[in-house]
Amino acid sequence: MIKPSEITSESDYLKRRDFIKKSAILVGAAWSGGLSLPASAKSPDYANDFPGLIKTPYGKGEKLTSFKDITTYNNFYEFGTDKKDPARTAVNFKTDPWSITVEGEANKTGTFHLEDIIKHAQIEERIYRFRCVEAWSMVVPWVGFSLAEMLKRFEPTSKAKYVAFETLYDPQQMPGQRRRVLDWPYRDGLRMDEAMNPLCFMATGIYGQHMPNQNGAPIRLVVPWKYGFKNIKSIVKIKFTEHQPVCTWNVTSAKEYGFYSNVNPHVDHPRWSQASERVLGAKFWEPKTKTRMFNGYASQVAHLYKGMDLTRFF
Ligand SMILES: Nc1nc2c(c(=O)[nH]1)N[C@H]1C(S)=C(S)[C@@H](COP(=O)(O)O)O[C@H]1N2
Ligand SMILES: [Mo]
Repeated sequence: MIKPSEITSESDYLKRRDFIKKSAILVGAAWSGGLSLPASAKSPDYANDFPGLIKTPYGKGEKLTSFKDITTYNNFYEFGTDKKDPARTAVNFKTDPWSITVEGEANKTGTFHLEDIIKHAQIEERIYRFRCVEAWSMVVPWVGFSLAEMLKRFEPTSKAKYVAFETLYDPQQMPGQRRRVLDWPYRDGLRMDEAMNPLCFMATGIYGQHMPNQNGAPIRLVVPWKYGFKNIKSIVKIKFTEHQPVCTWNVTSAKEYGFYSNVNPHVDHPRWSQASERVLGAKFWEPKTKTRMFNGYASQVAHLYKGMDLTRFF
């Protein structure tokens, strides 16, 4: 719980966010100009945009993927289909102010300012392995808060069996949406018990910094045991539903992308193997890494799929 004294007013928060953005630019300039950084900064990429950030034991000892690799090799089709596109075309994406509309089977629905959602949350750093369906992976120090803790505050009703998420639709700002590459807006969803699993995370940053635009600013989902595409970016809508929601990749190609999309080395993608992965930043001569069941999180999530045939419910 956050003490009332620690809760800043919305305008203070906005001012601070603006200040942090400006000082981040200054630090960046100083660094590229060759000036020395304080000795306490382990990596020049590590920032302190989130005062009071709680460091958790998640992913302790994992070798982090570099900030550069995480922010220049992206999938964010709203900003282009090439991995290099989003870093370039999302620079001016406006993510402040931002609000999220909550709909459907819940008592507390409506449109909420992101600041109001964040100020009730316990902001943590969690290091999670992240694996794309395209068989590459990375290890990311995410900043954010528990999805379950947030969803509970909207008081979902007993009819809420699923929760659906939607990305912003704004072709003015998102050049990729001017073409029908996907059925916009990007959508995805989880079964309620999956969403309430403590591993699910609403991420607002990486490396102690506010979320870079190309990684899904200002807020995106992280479900570490599922393939990357379930980790929907730049969320503007959350809807509690009785029936399984429509998911973008599933409607694009149901044979290739199922609703569950749990990382599973035993179930191949129809066009390639899922048994191993290339860790971003690894040298080309280094062997691929074996993919683990549920991306290594089986002890925490396997029970959710007990009795289900995972070759059918992939
Ligand atoms: N809105 C939206 N969310 C998205 C995507 C996208 O194209 N649009 N791509 C997904 C895919 S396929 C992956 S692998 C991850 C990539 O996240 P990253 O760029 O932060 O590594 O975002 C997912 N979320
Ligand atoms: Mo992906």
